[in-house]
Amino acid sequence: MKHFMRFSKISKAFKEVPSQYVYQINPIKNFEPIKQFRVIDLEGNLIAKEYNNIPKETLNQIFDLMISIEEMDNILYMSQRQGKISFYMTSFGETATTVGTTAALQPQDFIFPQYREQGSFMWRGFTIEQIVNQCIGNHLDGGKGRQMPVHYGSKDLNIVTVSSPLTTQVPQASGAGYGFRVNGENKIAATWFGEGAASEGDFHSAMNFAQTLKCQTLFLCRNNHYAISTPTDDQFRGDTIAGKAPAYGMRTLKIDGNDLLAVYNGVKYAREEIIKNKEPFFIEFITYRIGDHSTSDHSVLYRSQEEIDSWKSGNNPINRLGLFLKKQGLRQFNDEHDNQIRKDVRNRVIAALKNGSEQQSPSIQDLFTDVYDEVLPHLQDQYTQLREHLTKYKDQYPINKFKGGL
Ligand SMILES: Cc1ncc(C[n+]2csc(CCOP(=O)(O)OP(=O)(O)O)c2C)c(N)n1
Repeated sequence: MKHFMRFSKISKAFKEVPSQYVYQINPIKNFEPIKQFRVIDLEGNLIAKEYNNIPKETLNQIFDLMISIEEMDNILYMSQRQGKISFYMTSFGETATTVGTTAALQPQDFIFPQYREQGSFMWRGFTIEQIVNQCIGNHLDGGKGRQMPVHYGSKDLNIVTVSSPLTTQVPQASGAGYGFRVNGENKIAATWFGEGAASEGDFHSAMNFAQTLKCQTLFLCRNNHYAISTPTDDQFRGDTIAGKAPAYGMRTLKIDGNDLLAVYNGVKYAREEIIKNKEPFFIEFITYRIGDHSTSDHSVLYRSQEEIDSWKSGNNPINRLGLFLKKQGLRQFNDEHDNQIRKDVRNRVIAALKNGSEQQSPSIQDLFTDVYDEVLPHLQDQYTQLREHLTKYKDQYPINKFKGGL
């Protein structure tokens, strides 16, 4: 009898929404692709006039830094070939997505970088000397020589240290953004990552956490077309990386990443929305990695020189911003001035390499004392053993090379 009742009537509490159903099998594969937000065209012409709002001084500061980084990257890349540093990663073609984004943030915002964001570090004041000392790994390196080159970090500048394992920084940024929201802070966590890194599970967990927990987190994907030798066609399908974000319920923008004005305005807008709505925001920048992945790569083995050259001369963020500044009369273009900037950077990098290579290596003692708050017994034992060994065989080791000796 009880069983029969079950089929007799439907509870009135259940309200059906008819529009949620269809009566035909109709699978969905693609949504309408998200269009790229753009302010200036390839020739630097202003298209979206209402976004021409960046102060002239800021634009010139941004441009100066973009050309400085290009020069610094050139020399540090070559210095690896000369054996002065062991490894390097350039950011040719991508400086709008680092300098332009960071210029639109507030200094109190936390940055969780991948590894190609020297522009973010330098906009906040990280110096050429700090970059070079980190790449050499001498005692002036804030990381005490424990990481490979380009793994910068700065507590003073609110920039979390670069990590080698891809995408680990992304869920960390969700966590930090959660903390900022819970504590009612006017602060966001901004994290950069490549389209390759977005294939890691950590990316998807981070997105889901951020939206469900309403984290004050800004996701900044640099889609530069390659993850080492893997082109985007082999990396993902669907509407690039931005197409995935609305599926997490996240507000999303896709931006022409070589258009400095679009990058700056998009990030400024996103930051304001994050603070106002107390929820995350996603931005994908479409850009191109003009340089090799790193000094351990030779990219013409998997892409043509013509392809590289077409981005280098055609859709290049420095060229486009330069043309815009010229057409708007916002910068006095004379070769002497720009050459002087490049020359000064070159001299500074060369001097920093010379000075950095003459510095002592980080302290041996720090290997044991600067691990935990207190020196744990097993580390004390290891330090004692090492000291005994080095004292016994002191002629065999260049102990004076290390800060503080034994
Ligand atoms: C977990 C993990 N897997 C693989 C690597 C090796 N690896 C280093 S960089 C890289 C490519 C990442 O490409 P992308 O995220 O698109 O950034 P891009 O280098 O293009 O800026 C890979 C596969 C790694 N460091 N960590």
